[in-house]
This record gives sequence, C-alpha cells and structure tokens, in this order.
Amino acid sequence: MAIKVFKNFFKKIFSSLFKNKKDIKLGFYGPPNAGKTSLANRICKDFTGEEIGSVSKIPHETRAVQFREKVQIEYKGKSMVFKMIDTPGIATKIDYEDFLKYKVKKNEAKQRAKEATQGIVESIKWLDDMDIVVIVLDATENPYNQVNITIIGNLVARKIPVLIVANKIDLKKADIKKLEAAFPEYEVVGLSAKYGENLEEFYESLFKLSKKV
Ligand SMILES: Nc1nc2c(ncn2[C@@H]2O[C@H](COP(=O)(O)OP(=O)(O)OP(=O)(O)O)[C@@H](O)[C@H]2O)c(=O)[nH]1
Ligand SMILES: [Mg+2]
Repeated sequence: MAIKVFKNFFKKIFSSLFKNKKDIKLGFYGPPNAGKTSLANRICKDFTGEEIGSVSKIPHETRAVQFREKVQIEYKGKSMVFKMIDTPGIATKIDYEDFLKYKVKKNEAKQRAKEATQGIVESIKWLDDMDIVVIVLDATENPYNQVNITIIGNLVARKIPVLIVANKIDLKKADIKKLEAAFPEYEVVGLSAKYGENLEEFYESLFKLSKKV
C-alpha cells in the first residue's frame, strides 16, 4: 500500500514537471526565395536526419505551412527541443506571369499564384502561434522593402522574439552590413543555408533568444 502511494506520488510529480515543458515553436518567415526551407532543412537534417520540405529557385515553392516536431538541437553541450515551422514566403504582389519565365506552363503558373496567395494568408495567421521567429533574408537583396518592414512590425506588436538571418553569404553580392544597418535593434546572423556556413553563430543566437521564451 505504502509503495503504491509512493509510486503515484512520484508519477504525479514527474508528469507535472514535464507537462508544462512544451517544445519551443520556431517559425521561419520571410520573403519568397530567401532560403527559409533551405535553412530549416539543414537544421532538421543535422538533428533528425530528415528534411522539412522542397527547395526551388522558383519563388513560392512553399505554399502551405509545414512542420517538423521534436527537433532536438544540441549545441555546446546544451540541448533544446523545437517544433520547426517553415512558412510560405510573404509577398505584396503575386503575378502568375512571373512564373512563366521559369518555364512553368500557364495553367500551372495560375494555380501556383493562387496557392501562393493562400499561403501568405496562412503564414500571417500562424504568426500569433510562434514562440520565436527567424526572419530569413537574402543578403544579396535590398532589405528596405514593404514585406520585411511589415513582418518585423507584426512581430514587434506581438512581442515575439526575432532573429534575423542574412542568408546566401557565399555569394559575392551578399552585404550583411546593409542588413545590420536596416535592422539595428536586432541580432543579424550571416550564414549560408545552402553550404552550411556559420551555423554555429546561428545556434548560439537561437539558444540565447530561447531563454526569453
Ligand atoms: N547561393 C545560395 N543559394 C541559396 C542559399 N540558400 C538557399 N539558396 C537557394 O535559393 C533558392 C530558394 O531557396 P528556398 O529554400 O526554396 O527558399 P524559400 O525562402 O523557402 O522560398 P519560398 O518557399 O519560395 O518562400 C534555391 O534555389 C536555393 O538553392 C544559400 O545560402 N546560398
Ligand atoms: Mg520554402
């Protein structure tokens, strides 16, 4: 009898300890083609062996929110469990004709444009649910645009911790300084998702930010 009471007591303590320990919801946001899926894939591949979704040079490849649960990231002896959420690229204008230059057929292009528009709505809807957001930007492009400012403004209003990634630093045209100047109040980590350059600094910043959750 005493043993049974003891057992139940410990069971209760244990489950209450772990019940509240939810995985950190980590969202990847940004404009199309910046490398959100490439970065999410690299992290997932490194820690789970599997990827999260398909990558393409054609914008709006990701047109529905996609997840990977229980991604345990280990860095410098520390370990944290994340739910990774890769989102469709956010754009202010989607024109099906833009896809034609990638040799996408007209009907397919129209369908892609329709799905991409729905994808943007879905991305924004999910924002509220995030614990941390990684904004992935293409460091070869001008950071001063409506999309970036709108995403960041939304996150600030919701008080969601933000980390900015200046992706594609393997390219000559990449300019991290310009991104840092554009968003001086945020930490900007330059990396290459495609070639896996400077991921250490990314994990360092991510773990630091996770303490705020
Ligand atoms: N050179 C270079 N190319 C990259 C890098 N990361 C991604 N790319 C390329 O950029 C293109 C877009 O990559 P995705 O990962 O599909 O980009 P995304 O942000 O998920 O795009 P959407 O799903 O359309 O919103 C692909 O051709 C990638 O190979 C990088 O670090 N360096
Ligand atoms: Mg994508």
